Amino acid sequence: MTTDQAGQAQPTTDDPQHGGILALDVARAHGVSTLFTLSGAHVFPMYDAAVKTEPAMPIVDVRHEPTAVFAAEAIGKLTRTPGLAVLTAGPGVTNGVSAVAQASFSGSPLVVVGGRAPNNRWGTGSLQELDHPPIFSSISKSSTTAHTVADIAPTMDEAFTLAGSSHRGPAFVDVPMDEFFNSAPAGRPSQGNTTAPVQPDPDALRAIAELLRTSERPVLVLGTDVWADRAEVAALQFVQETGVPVISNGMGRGIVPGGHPQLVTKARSTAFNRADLVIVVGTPLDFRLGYGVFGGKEGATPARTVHVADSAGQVSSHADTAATAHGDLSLFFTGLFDALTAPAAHGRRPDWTPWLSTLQTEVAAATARDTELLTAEADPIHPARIYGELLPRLADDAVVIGDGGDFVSFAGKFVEPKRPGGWLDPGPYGCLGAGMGAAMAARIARPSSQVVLLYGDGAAGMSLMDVDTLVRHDLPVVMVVGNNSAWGLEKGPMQWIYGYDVAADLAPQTRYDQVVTALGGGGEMVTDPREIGPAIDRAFASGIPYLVNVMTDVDAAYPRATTGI
Ligand SMILES: Cc1ncc(C[n+]2csc(CCOP(=O)(O)OP(=O)(O)O)c2C)c(N)n1
Ligand SMILES: [Mg+2]
Repeated sequence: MTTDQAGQAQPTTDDPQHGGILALDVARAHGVSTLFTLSGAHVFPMYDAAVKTEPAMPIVDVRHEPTAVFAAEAIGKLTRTPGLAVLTAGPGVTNGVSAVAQASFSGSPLVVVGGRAPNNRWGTGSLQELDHPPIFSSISKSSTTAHTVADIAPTMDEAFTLAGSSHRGPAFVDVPMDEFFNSAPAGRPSQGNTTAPVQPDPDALRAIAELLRTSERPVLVLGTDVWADRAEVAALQFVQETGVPVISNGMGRGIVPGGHPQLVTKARSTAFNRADLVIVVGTPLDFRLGYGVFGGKEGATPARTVHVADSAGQVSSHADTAATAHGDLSLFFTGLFDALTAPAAHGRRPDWTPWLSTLQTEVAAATARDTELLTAEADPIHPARIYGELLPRLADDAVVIGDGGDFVSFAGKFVEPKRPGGWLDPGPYGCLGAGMGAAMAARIARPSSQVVLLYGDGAAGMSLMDVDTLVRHDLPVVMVVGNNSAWGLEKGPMQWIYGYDVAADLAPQTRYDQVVTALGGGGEMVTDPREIGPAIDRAFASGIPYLVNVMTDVDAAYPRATTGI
């Protein structure tokens, strides 16, 4: 023990500390500032550490573990440093599996700490004695047990370093209960390091620059990892200096702000069908991007595809690519620009103005078509009308979260964020139920921003009880339910395949708003399209968790071009 200037006793690295303190010190060093959990004795030392160490760490205790892990995952997405969820042994841990899988699919930095039955009883059948790490091995970057109290700090340090280094993702650590309560010297404090940026291969950059220089109709796709890798400034600069048309997905949305003349997401099919080169950066060549095949319809020559990822393991192995690169994505964009404009490349800057104008004409036509839906007077309400009312009320720094089926697909079509890092969707794992945790995280990470959670009514049922957590922790968010009284995104396809549907209807016009009111928030039901806007205004003004429950037309299904299969 030493004393600080105020004469307070400060632990030295030689003073024994209990396992919770050792674990939380490492988490803090890696930037964690909130702990999400649901109580269980196996993990009490983490709570004791959060309460007793200076400064105390806020504990957000939820009503169902998935919400805790979805919240921690969303902290990772929003802040780009790993979020922390602490789950009690056995069922607490297994309740977190879907959210960890989502983090793995989305490349979200996340550390989950699990309790674990004590070593001194292992094999004898103590409560919740389950060997967790094998369960997470296929959905995490690392999944391991800190077998002794002395292992806790180094194991946590490695988990955070892995989770926060590209390609980011979840890491799981469990700690036997007796060792969690046990004490050990802290050892060397964690520096909170992540791995050093990797320079993309200059030959690969030159090859991509040559493809781009000779392309007449290129399209650049910006995905989640451009944001996660903090490459949004370099990406926008590249876009502006080259004039290349852009389409974005996931957390890549907003890097090129909504309304920017080069953002052609609304002309997506023309752009992909007619492009001669598609450069995809920071997102997998999965079902959302036609598995990396662009154009080639009716005998036309398909576009050449370039895939660029934050790390070698993310580069597509299934697609037929003309070139690939991997490494730090800011270095990729600056390096590609240098290669494109180098004297050896004849200094000729390509002119894609005619191609861009074609796409801009399409964007204008699509925008005009959208306006009809956004202002629809239909009764029952067309879900698009909700976005017609919401969009003009959104501030540039709003965080918009989608959790649902068709209702959220409409959001993806209509909401074009003005800034990056303000759009959270389920990503390629497509897990319903993630929205409430994400809304909690957004409220915490962006205290002065609007936070809007767009819920399908089916999805709302998966997490709405955690409004209780929003209320207890004073986390006001605006929830808008597109209530078509159905699992709409399944009802339509089942009708299409079988001519009938089953297991797709929900109770008609359920008062989800009254659920929120009962839990201490506010809400109202809306059946008249003209009442949507005023209800959203009241929700924003309320300063409490508030749910606007809009009855929508179940027959207004999202016009889907892909099935994801
Ligand atoms: C955890 C989970 N369970 C089931 C599904 C399958 N699923 C995808 S969309 C959907 C319907 C969603 O209904 P709702 O939230 O009401 O939105 P809507 O399509 O009606 O707008 C379902 C059940 C899923 N993606 N995730
Ligand atoms: Mg629904």
